[in-house]
Amino acid sequence: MATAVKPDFDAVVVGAGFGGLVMLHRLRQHGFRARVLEAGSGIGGTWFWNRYPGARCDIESMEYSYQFSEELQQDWEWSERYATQPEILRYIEHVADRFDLRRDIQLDTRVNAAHWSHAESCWTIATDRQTVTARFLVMATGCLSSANIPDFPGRDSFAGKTYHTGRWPHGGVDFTGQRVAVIGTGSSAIQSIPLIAEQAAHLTVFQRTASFSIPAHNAPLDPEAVRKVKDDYAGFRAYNAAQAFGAHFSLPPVLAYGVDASERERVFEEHWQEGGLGFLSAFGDLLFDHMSNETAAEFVRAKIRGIVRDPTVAAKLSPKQVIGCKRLCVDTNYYATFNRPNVSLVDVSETPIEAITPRGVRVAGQEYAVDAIVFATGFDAMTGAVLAVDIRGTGGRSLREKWAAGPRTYLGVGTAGFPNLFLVTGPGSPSVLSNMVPAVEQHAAWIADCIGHLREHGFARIEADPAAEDAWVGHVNDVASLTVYPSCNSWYLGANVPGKPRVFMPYIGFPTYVAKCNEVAAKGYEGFALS
Ligand code: NA7
Repeated sequence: MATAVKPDFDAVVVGAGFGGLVMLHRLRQHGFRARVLEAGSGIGGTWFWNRYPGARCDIESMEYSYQFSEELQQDWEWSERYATQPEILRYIEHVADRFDLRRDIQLDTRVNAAHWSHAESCWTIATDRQTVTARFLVMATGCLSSANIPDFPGRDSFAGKTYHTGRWPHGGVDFTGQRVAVIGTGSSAIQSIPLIAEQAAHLTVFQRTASFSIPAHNAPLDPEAVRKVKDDYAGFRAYNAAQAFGAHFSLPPVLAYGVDASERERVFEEHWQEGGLGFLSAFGDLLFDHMSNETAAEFVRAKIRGIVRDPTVAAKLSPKQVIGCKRLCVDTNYYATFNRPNVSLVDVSETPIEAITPRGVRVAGQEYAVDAIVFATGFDAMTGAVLAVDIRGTGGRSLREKWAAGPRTYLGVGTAGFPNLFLVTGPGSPSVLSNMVPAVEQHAAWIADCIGHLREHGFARIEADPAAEDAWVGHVNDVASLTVYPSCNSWYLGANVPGKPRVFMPYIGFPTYVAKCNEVAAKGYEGFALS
C-alpha cells in the first residue's frame, strides 16, 4: 500500500458469524493479514446467540450454506429440510476447522470504537481488551444481532427470570411447571411458542401485531432430492441466485387476478401444502399489488379460522396488515398451539403493556402473574450493531451522526466520509430480503477483490462518492416504493424501535444488485474515489 505506516493488520473484521468467517477466508486467499474480533465466546453469530426452543432457519438447508468450496458443499450432510440452530452451528464450526479459520479469530472481544486516521490511512480499533490498527475495517456484525428489549416501565423490577430470544442461555431453559409470558409474536416467538407451551404450566402470549405464518412442513431430507442437488450444486446455486430473493422460489408471470377465484384458491392451497416462504411466490404480483396481496392475506386468515377453535382468539391471531410486508414467518404448529388449554393470548395492540411488575406483566390495569418472561421483541435491525461501535471517519465525524436521519450507503457496502470501511450486508444491500448466506458470500468476495484491486494499483484508500451514494439511496427507495413493503410498521423500516428514523433499509432484487456490484468493479470501482 502507498503509505509509510504499517498497521497491525491489513484488515480487521468485526463479527465471526457467516459473514465474518467467509470474509476472513477470502482475505486470506488474497494473502492479506486479517483478524476477526468477536464479542461472543464462540463463533457463529446469529446461530451462536439465538438458542431459544425451536430456533431453526426458514431458508431450506440445501440453500442456507456456503458455496465457495465445492468439496464442502458435497461433503456436508444436512438432516432436515430446515436446519435447527444446533445443526447450523455445527456446520459453522466445521467450516472454521476445515479452513483453519480459528487462529485468526479473537473471541470474547467487544469492539467499542473505530477511528480513521487520514494521515496514516488506517483505522485504530479499540476493543475492551486492546487497541489494534488496520488498513481496512469490515463490519460483519449481522443484520439482526443487536437485541431490542423495549423500555417497559418497571422492566427491571420483575422478580422472576427474564430471557431475550436472541440471548438465550447456552444450557437451555426448563419451563416445566412455570407460568411463562412471551412478549412479541415475530419469527422467534412463532418458533418458540409451540415448544414453550408444551413445557410450561401456563403460557400467556402478549401480541401487539399478529403475524402471518406459513407451515414449514419440515421433514428429514429425502436422499434422492439431495443427490439431485449435489449432482449439479453449481447449477442449483446459479438458478437460486437468479431469483429476486436469491432463493429457489421464483416469481411466476401469472398474476393473482389473472386467474379466477377457484384457480387462485387452488394455487394458494398448493403453496400452503408446499409450505415455507415460497408461499409468496404463488403469484407474481403479491408483493407489488395491494389487491392481489389481499387475496393471499385472506387465504391465510381463512386457514387461521380453520385451525383455531375459539373464533375470538382466531380473530385476534388474524393479521390485518398486508402479507409479507413484515417478515413472513414459517412455523410448526403455531396457530394450533392456541387451542391448548394452557395457552392464552393477550392483545396489546390497543392497550399497550403498561408495566412489568415484580410479579408479571400489567395490561389495562390487569396484572398477569408469571414466573418467567421471554422477550421475543426482536432486534435493532441492520444498523443497531454497526452503530453500537463509535465509528469516526474523516474529520472525526461519527457514523451515528451521519446516519441520524437513517442509514446512507453506496451499495450497502460503503458510506461516504468513511474511507476503507466496508459493511457486509449493510443497509442498502439485499441482505435480509435475500438468502443471507449467498448474500454475505457475494459481499465477502467483492470486498476482498476490491482490496486486492487497491493493492495491485497502489492505492491506499477507497471511499464512496457522495453523489453515487445519494443516487443509490434514491434508487433503493424507488425500488421499495414499487412494492407493498413500505406500507406497514416493520423492522425493515426501523419501525420497531422507538425513535428510529423510518427508512426502508434492504434493497429488493438480488440478481440486479449483484449485476450492479459486478459492473461497478469492472469499471474500476465506479462511484468510489480511489487514492
Ligand atoms: P421481530 O420480527 O422484530 O418480532 C418482534 C416482536 O416483538 C413483534 O411481534 C413486535 O411487535 C413485538 N414487540 C416489539 N416491541 C414491543 C412492545 N413494546 N410491546 C409489545 N410487543 C412488542 O423479531 P424476531 O426475533 O421474532 O425475528 C427477527 C428476525 O429473525 C425474523 O424476521 C427473521 O428474519 C429471523 P410489532 O410487530 O412491532 O408490533
